[in-house]
Amino acid sequence: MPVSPVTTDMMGSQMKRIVIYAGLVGALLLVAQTPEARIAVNFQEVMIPMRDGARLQTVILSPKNSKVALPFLIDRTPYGVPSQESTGRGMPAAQRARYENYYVVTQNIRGRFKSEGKFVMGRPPHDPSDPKGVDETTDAWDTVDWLIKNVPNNNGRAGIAGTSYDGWTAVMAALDPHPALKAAIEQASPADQFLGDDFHHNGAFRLSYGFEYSAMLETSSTENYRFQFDRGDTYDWYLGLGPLSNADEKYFHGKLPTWEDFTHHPNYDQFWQRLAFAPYLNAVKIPIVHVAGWWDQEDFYGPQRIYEKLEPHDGEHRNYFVAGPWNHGQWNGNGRRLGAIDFGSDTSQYYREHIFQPWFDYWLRGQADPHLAEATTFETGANQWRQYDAWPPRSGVEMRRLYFRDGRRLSFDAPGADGGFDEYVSDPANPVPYRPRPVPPTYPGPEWKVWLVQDQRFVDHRPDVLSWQTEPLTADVRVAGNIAADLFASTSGTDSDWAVKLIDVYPEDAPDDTETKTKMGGFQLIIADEILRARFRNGFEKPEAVPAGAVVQYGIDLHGNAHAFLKGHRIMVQVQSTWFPVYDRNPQKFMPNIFEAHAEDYVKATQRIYRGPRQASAIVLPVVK
Ligand code: PG9
Repeated sequence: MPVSPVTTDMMGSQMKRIVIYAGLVGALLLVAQTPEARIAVNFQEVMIPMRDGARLQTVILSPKNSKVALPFLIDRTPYGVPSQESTGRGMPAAQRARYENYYVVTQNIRGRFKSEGKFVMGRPPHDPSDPKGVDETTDAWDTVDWLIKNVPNNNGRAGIAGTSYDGWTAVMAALDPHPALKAAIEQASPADQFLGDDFHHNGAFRLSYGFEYSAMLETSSTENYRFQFDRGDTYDWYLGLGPLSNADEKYFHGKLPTWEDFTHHPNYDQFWQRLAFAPYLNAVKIPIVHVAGWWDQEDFYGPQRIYEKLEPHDGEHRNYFVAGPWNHGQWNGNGRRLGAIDFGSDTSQYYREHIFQPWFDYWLRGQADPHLAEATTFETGANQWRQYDAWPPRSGVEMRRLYFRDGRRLSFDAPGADGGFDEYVSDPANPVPYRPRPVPPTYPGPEWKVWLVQDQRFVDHRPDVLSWQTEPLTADVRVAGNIAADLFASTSGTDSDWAVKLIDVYPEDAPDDTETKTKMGGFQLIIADEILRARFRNGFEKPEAVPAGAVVQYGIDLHGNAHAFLKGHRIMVQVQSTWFPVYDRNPQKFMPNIFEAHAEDYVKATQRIYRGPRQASAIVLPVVK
């Protein structure tokens, strides 16, 4: 979400912006109740011309009566710009540093709202041999150029920041920045829509998100459309939808370009590779901070991947990483708690006051250097901010394997002769819900934002969800860095999904969370998670059937983390083969394109997880020494 408003949300819809600007978000707005606590701003809407003649709708908010030349803080978005009415009451005083010292600029990207041109979801960079080509990089360049030349009393400097789609446009701007663009902060930018962000994870299609998001952006160019479900429980609705081909047959009729892309590009082909950032991240051209939320339900992979890809090119030390205990966009709102989990302080305010604002104040206004650490991450459990000179940390950490053992135990001791396996039957007709039913639509409700911190006991007892856990810990186990699962598994089918959740199990005597009235004794909190579609185990470009019944080793990246499993807690791992409807159901019978599967192709499969000495399934943890 943009630099200008304060939002707690995952994607900034026009509606959301109106709500936000009207002053209905979080604790900051408590401050904003009285008129004098708000900052008066001038509102100006302009149509900024791009090199190909398309004009983009842009709102510039400037402080009243500023005497000094100011820099620009730009946010480029598909979700809508603030309106005059919404800013008329002024901006939240808690954002004083921003609204008193910057031109806060919000621009709709091509083809959204009043911006001219065509909207293309995640528009890839244009062909460099085409001098007339346009993309989000050239549009950002042209915007900065216009602002510097046309807005009076500016100091010749600009910065760009945003969350999610707007974070992605910030990274695009930084690929070939205008000389006046001096710094960027991307928050939850997607990096790769096939491997790890909104639309797929490791090739597993994010059904409810992909369906609802493409309907939202591509049903109308002038609103953020909400698909109208005729059932209160979307779990039920998506199950009733049946095979994915029914989405077009019954609802979209080939009219949503992004849905068509999903159906025609089921593998990691050139289409997805061109949309991904990896090929373009070859230089750090301006100072940039990458910001991730540990429980980001949309783009957790993106900022980690972008930071990682840029790091080898960072000779001048201008590439930084930050991660906090947040859902998607929570750094813009209140970061004291997420669901029933209390972090002891407002971590979002910390981020804004110690990182976001001083960073831009330094690069754009010549204020004191905040001397950011290479990586600043919040260690959950311990509830402490920590600084590292490398991410993942290179020293002070040892990789330790936590083995799946018999009796549903997890242990740092390797299995001896007590091999064997645990098994379950995965039935696509009865998939594991990803959050407690009824499952409301993804947007706009609050539920989507907290699903990753919901107590996993709601599925723990299911016969198709296996759990293994340690004894209560006798000392804290702190992890910092990248977590992975090393799974030895077989399926009686010829394709399968493997979803792995690393969980912190609270002790029975943990005190209740009084604010949400949640019983915390025995609470199962996801710390890390990921899914892998087995057809892609040897590469994402070419799916391969799984040999039925064969034991196959799967490496699953559970990504970065910083968490303390406290003394008295247990560490648990859960494995399951459906996670619905956030992920589509794998038919469990190999099909070249799952989007073309028929109802009868979806079959039950018997899944086995092995734990013998030579098939020692384990979680690999970066344990702090
Ligand atoms: N996660 C949203 C998104 C980003 C980019 C592409 C598609 C979706 C968002 O919040 O903007």
